[in-house]
Amino acid sequence: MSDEQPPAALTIAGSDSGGAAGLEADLRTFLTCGVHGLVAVTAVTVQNTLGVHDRSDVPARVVAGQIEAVAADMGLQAAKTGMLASAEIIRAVARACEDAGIGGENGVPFVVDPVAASMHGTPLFDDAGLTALRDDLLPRATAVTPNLDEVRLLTGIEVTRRERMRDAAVALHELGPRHVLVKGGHLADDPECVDLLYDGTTFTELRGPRLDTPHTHGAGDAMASAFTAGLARGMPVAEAARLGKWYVGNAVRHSYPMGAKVGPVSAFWRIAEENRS
Ligand code: PXL
Repeated sequence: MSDEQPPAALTIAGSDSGGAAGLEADLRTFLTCGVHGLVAVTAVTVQNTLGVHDRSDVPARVVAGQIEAVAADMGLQAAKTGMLASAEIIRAVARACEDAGIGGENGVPFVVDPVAASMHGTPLFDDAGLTALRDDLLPRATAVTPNLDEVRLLTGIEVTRRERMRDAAVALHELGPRHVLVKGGHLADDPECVDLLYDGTTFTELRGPRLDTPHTHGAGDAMASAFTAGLARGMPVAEAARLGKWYVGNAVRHSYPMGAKVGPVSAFWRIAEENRS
């Protein structure tokens, strides 16, 4: 046995029965980044590569209870959100995080991944959820990690060229998060995959090649959870964001087909690379 506790991170997220995205992706990423994963489940989706066929939301009281229970006893060094399902759950999460010292001015680092829709385009919260996310949760975030669809929903800004990402980052920063990471992966005409990090003063580009694979399910979750794992390990925000970018690039490079449509990004790329050397 070890006398030393590893760093721990909490994911507040929904379950994907297909095992590609959601809390399943987050826990795998935490594991492969050397971080113990704690969980507050928000919803159970009935899902495969053909779509989200059904779902059951966890009562807001139980979501908040999970956050309170693990924070009170187990200790955590970072937290993230994924699918939050409803305005009621978002407000309960914001309150529980405030009470548990997650996010805000002096709390543990808190990554809000504003997951708005599933891979298949099924909304994962409604308009009231968007308002609650903007008003209650973003002001608590250490970093928010939207893709360009989520940028449009949160700010109304339509980013069609890389240069516009700066305006989007500034508009998002005004909503209260300390850092904004705008992900440029959806700019299909861009030969590179460039994400933009903004801390209210400085813009930092995180560059990566555009990889040619249809199998990208869970990429956003892998990015946000590797970023969170870096924060749990004590990295400064920019270094943790670079870890997220590096991790997801490798996970996409090792993605595989599974099911009839979009397959998952790989969580075993680190193991595969170790076995090769
Ligand atoms: O990738 C975003 C995401 C997060 N959480 C759940 C999901 C998805 C996408 O399908 O199903 C539960």
